[in-house]
Amino acid sequence: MRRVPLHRRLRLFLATGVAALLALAATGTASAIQPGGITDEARLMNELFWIVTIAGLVVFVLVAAALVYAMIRYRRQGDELPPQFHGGAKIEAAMVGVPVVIVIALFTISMITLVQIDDKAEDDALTIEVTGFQFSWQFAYNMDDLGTNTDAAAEGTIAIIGTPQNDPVLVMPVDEPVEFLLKSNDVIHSFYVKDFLYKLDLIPGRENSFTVTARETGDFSAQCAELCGTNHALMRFVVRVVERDEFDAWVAEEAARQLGTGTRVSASGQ
Ligand SMILES: [Cu+2]
Repeated sequence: MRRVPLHRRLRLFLATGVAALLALAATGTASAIQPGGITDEARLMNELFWIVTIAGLVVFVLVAAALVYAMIRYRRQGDELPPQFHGGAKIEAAMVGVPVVIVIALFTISMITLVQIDDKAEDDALTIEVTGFQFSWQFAYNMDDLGTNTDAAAEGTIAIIGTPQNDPVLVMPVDEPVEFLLKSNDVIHSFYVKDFLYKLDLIPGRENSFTVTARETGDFSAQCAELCGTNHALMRFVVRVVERDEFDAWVAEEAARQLGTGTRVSASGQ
């Protein structure tokens, strides 16, 4: 049988590997590895994830191919000692220079993404105060801080308070920046919404905040992501993203129920 020359076998090996990787990336498998998320910020993080992953795959394929080539091409062929070399300024410079350039590039792209994600909302954006407690959540909305359609003269706070048996629902409007203020009165919790591709701790004595702009409506399940005691696993909640008019209707309904229809009541915040 005729032997296929080594370089052709290697080329076939490489082509098969690259084709397999491309096929993997092109299919739904990719979204199973890393869901895209529903916010502008999640989209940025998802892009960064794929840039870093693909850069890593390219380096892996090149290094693995060079390794396999060297193992096969220069495998032991006799008892004679092969020629020995020392030094090689160009190769050494490339071996230091290329990784440094890659690291600087990935660092820069990551920093740009981080700054974009950490961008705070304007003061007039809707603010939702999230308080974690053992073992559920409170979501509070100040009536004079509801983003678009805010009535500056409105008073009081409406609050959704969950129990371990009854998951609270956090309602927020789509297509506008929403700021979350995170607080805790007891231990450290973590506000984790998978479809935001984001989580942030709630720390006693400290206020953390972040802003997202959701681009999809629907119900998205979420949970505490910091072991905070016996019933930590029951600290689930639902993020419900709705259209603006639906949000306004919901606020009006809750305000009527909690603050009394037609009257402006200064609520205690509970
Ligand atoms: Cu918790």
